[in-house]
Amino acid sequence: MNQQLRNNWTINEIESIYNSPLLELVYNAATLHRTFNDTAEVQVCTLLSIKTGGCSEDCAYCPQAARYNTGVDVQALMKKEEVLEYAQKAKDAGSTRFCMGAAWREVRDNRDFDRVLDMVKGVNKMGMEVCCTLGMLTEDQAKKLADAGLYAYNHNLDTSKEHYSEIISTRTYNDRLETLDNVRKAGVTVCCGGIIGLGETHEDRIKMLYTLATMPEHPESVPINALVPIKGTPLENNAKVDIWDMVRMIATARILMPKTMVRLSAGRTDMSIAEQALCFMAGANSIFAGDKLLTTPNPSFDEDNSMFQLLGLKPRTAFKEEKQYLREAVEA
Ligand code: SAM
Ligand code: DTB
Ligand code: SF4
Repeated sequence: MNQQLRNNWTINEIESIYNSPLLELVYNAATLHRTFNDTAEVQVCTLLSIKTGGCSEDCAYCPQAARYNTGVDVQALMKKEEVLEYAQKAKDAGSTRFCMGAAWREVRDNRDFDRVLDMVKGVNKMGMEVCCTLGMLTEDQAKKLADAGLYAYNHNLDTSKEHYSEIISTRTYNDRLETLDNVRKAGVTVCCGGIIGLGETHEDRIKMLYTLATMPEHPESVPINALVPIKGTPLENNAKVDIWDMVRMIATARILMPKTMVRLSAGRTDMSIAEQALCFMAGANSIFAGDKLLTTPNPSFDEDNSMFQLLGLKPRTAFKEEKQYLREAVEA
């Protein structure tokens, strides 16, 4: 198999993939998924909110923005030991990636950042892939995280450039792209996706996928979140995301970026196993596990284990790409 990854997709091409008949779309995505990946494997990631709420930003979907009354309790940065305990529990439950989230606009060079660097070192030593999502980063901060052993950095585009200003006014789309660039330059893998259900059009979704799939290198992981509507935020009354829209997004992402981990992210508590199975069929190969995302509920490890058994799925091992690379190097 010698299929090339493409970075020169056009909007028209993406539009025609996204709008193709649903079963045709799923079949094409599933076929490509099978050629590029082990379809039985699903990456299991656990999230922990290490600093919660009280955020200065105005992201219209977010339970942690200080300006909305969402009932989320503000919590200062957790202690390293406590975080490592959570990471160990996640590892014991079968997670191979541990993602620490902070309700920050950006990282500042202070003692809190030093503590996060220590957490990254600690989780990395435990043999898990460490991911952080801490807001905007400079190149220097990204390098410090890389040196501490950070494997991935999550920073979402959330939506299209055009729709972005309807959702967030306190920082720009270009700010986001710059952070992603800094992450790349530091040699950390990129986790970048978005949310559907923000009131965007199909065109906005297509444009967001275009931005992701035409990056010089595809993000190594692309989380597709369904909006979890939060009481107190401007989007509290948004309609529930249609499962067919979720499937369409996942399948299109899989076709555009065949080797990327496409993560079926927020919104799984509202989905049946049959609906999630369709998402895996369409090319999703990663989930967040554990009964909490950052502040909202998620299916429990037990529920997901029985879903994996039922569907014949198995958790992907940690650092798989590196192991393959090492094996190829030895065989060469
Ligand atoms: N503060 C950092 C930032 O904004 O980059 C990191 C944490 S932030 C909560 C991470 C991502 O969570 C957001 O970019 C957004 O895509 C997702 N998210 C937040 N609230 C959500 C919600 N109610 N529904 C779905 N996804 C959500
Ligand atoms: C991502 O794309 N989704 C996760 C993770 N990256 C950080 C966050 C989902 C948050 C859902 C709302 C909450 O639990 O607060
Ligand atoms: Fe703050 Fe991140 Fe929530 Fe925006 S998404 S309000 S930056 S925590």
